[in-house]
Amino acid sequence: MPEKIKTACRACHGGCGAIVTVENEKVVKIEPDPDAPLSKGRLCPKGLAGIELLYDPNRLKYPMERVGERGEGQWKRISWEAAYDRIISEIEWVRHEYGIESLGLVQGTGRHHFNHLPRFAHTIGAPNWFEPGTAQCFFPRILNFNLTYGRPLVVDYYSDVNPEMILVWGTNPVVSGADGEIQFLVRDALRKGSKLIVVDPRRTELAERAEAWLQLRPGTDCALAMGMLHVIINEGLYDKDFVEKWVFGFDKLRERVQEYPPKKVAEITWVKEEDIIRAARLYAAASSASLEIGCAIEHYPNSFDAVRSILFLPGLTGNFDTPGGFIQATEILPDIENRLDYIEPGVAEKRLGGKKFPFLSGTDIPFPSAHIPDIFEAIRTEKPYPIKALLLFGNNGLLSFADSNKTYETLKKVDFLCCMDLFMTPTAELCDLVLPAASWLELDEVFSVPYFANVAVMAQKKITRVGECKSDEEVFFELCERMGLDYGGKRVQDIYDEQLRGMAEKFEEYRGLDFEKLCEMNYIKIPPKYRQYENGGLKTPTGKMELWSTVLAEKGIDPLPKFVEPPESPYSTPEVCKEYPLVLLTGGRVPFFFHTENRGLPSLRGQSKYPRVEIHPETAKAYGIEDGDWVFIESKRGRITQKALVTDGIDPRVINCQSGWWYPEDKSPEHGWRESNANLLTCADPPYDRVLGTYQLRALLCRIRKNDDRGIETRYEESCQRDV
Ligand SMILES: Nc1nc2c(c(=O)[nH]1)N[C@H]1C(S)=C(S)[C@@H](COP(=O)(O)OP(=O)(O)OC[C@H]3O[C@@H](n4cnc5c(=O)[nH]c(N)nc54)[C@H](O)[C@@H]3O)O[C@H]1N2
Ligand SMILES: Nc1nc2c(c(=O)[nH]1)N[C@H]1C(S)=C(S)[C@@H](COP(=O)(O)OP(=O)(O)OC[C@H]3O[C@@H](n4cnc5c(=O)[nH]c(N)nc54)[C@H](O)[C@@H]3O)O[C@H]1N2
Ligand code: SF4
Ligand SMILES: [Mo]
Repeated sequence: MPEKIKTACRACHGGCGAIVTVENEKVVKIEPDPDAPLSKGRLCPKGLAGIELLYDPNRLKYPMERVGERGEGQWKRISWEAAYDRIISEIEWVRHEYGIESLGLVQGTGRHHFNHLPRFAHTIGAPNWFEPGTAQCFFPRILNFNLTYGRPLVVDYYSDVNPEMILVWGTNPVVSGADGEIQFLVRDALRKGSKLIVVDPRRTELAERAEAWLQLRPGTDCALAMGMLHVIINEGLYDKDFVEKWVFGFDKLRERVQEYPPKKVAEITWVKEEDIIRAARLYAAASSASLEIGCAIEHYPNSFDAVRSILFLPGLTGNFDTPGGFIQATEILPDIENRLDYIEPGVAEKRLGGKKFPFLSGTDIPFPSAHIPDIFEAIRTEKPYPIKALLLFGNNGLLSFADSNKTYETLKKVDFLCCMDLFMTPTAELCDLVLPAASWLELDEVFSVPYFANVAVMAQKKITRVGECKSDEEVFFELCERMGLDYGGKRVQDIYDEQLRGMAEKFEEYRGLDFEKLCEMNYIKIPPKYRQYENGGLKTPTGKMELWSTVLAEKGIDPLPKFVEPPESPYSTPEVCKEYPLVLLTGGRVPFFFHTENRGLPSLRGQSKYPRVEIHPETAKAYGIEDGDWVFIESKRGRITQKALVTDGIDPRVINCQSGWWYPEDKSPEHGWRESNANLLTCADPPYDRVLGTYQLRALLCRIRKNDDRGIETRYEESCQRDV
């Protein structure tokens, strides 16, 4: 008899409800669950491809140890016992020879094991964990939310009041989500009549539908936001009552925005003065307005201030914690404890980046991670101390860190490299040991999204297992067990029970809830609350919305936002611009891929076979390029090739290439990572963001020319014929 099981899809950061049919121990069907709190009966193509991912013949199924030279592609299968013995002996070697700070632990973007990796690192005493997002993704938002409003905020898609206006800034939520699951709620809101202001250098689907589309020069978001604030403040369009009672530092911001009159901002941003004024007035006039803000503005060294200035807009216009506005998601499920206190005294101070970027890597913040360029520098120069081993869990870093040539040289220098992944990626190929990871249908987790949606708590269930794969959490747990350390309880599920007990402490109605019971309930939905601040103030030091941040001021950091020109741009490096005259974007999510994933899954790859570079028709003509031609894209750091998509939805001075491309159909151990990978063009060198140390993944300079070689297409087409 087929069995139907409800679970949570995690093929991206996750949160859509899926009904999975199992027959004779095989998963045979994945359907959307109409009862799911966020997705309400929808799944995207990545979720629907779950079976393909699960049973892909190229999945890693066993631990594998390198036998030939590094990167030569020679592997032998080993047992988990042998893999654990090797990892533990390498950890102990580092600990005794160099100190545990010489071990680096790496993960990718917020997957199910996001909080587990720091917990594991700290349990074994290691201060240096990191991931390619953090300073480049999400941390600028989280830190600024906390500094300004005391809590992360989300768009209110949950009340009877539909947001009248949504300001979509540096994100494309109908594709990316913000994290996948929100895409359906955005569409529902639009269907119910929400209007849009879109700030994006590209004419996206949402820009097409917008009341106002501000096509700014990449990397100038802070200037644009300050220009809009100039209009809102000088024309008195802000919520005077809210400002008087609940805003701190208004006069100081009023003074700062005088440096950003719309005329000057228009010159910086390439957006017309009248469009800046009109957008600011439109936003302020809406009866309910909110903000979708994404990672594009976190990909250059003005990230902190760009986010900061944009976040002021909903609050100042009276939309903080109001129905249809920008609301505090109900915090319900406590995070897994990251055990910072397990690090030995004196060792936490050694976390790389801590002195320069205390808000990223310091010792008195709740969720510190190491600064990536400092880690790479330590690997290359052994200064201030060496990093000798890296353990990677879900990170194809050769493609996701800035400046892949540098990443490659750096990874090659590490004495011991171990990677846990679903596939033998180009990064895994550089390792000494590779561990097979469980996919989303193969592991248990409690899922909750307090940062992007009003909370839903969901049970993700282990439905089956392929080969000898394990979840990352199980590996952390079992490694600790073998090292005589307690990861928390007798099995991984004990940690989820602990989290759920923490939830019951705050919310009576969940007393007695454990993972097993949550699995029976499937979902817990939390209704939104409004104007929570009226009861005791905001959770900032002044109890108010802080435009002038008291926390920053205390650390001697400028408490107000300031625009800084991207370090490589037509204006900051005109000499580079002579040789590399175009502004380069690398990013812009596509529906079928999650970062570097899914290029080997036939149904998804079939819908987006090649990386596309968007070029304006005038620019294409000037360079003799036609739609569908392959194009070389070069920066000061490297060269890649992608296929031209000629469109007038982009400024003639800007091009947008896709990131995350490698070619699983190339069976050599490089798997084509040097061919189309956008990070061969990006920059990991200083200057960095003043607060969070962000490096430059976008808004760089490049040049293009036609590439007559269509070998990438031929190779892919031949591989499809072989696989039929
Ligand atoms: N399908 C899919 N979904 C994903 C992901 C994925 O890889 N695939 N990744 C997940 C992750 S980790 C993240 S961080 C999010 C990211 O998702 P988003 O935050 O939506 O980020 P992007 O799609 O990279 O870029 C969004 C938009 O910003 C625009 N943009 C580029 N540069 C600038 C700029 O300088 N200023 C402004 N204002 N806009 C700019 C781009 O043109 C693009 O349309 O998506 C998550 N969801
Ligand atoms: N140029 C440029 N660079 C970027 C970006 C950009 O827009 N442009 N975006 C940046 C952003 S916002 C982010 S968040 C990062 C993302 O960077 P990462 O999250 O590191 O993304 P990937 O490099 O795709 O690495 C993820 C790997 O994890 C594997 N995997 C998937 N699920 C699991 C699992 O459960 N366990 C384990 N062990 N492995 C798993 C996948 O197969 C894949 O190989 O990239 C950043 N880099
Ligand atoms: S948006 Fe994310 S969680 Fe939802 S179906 Fe797609 S991959 Fe799964
Ligand atoms: Mo991200």
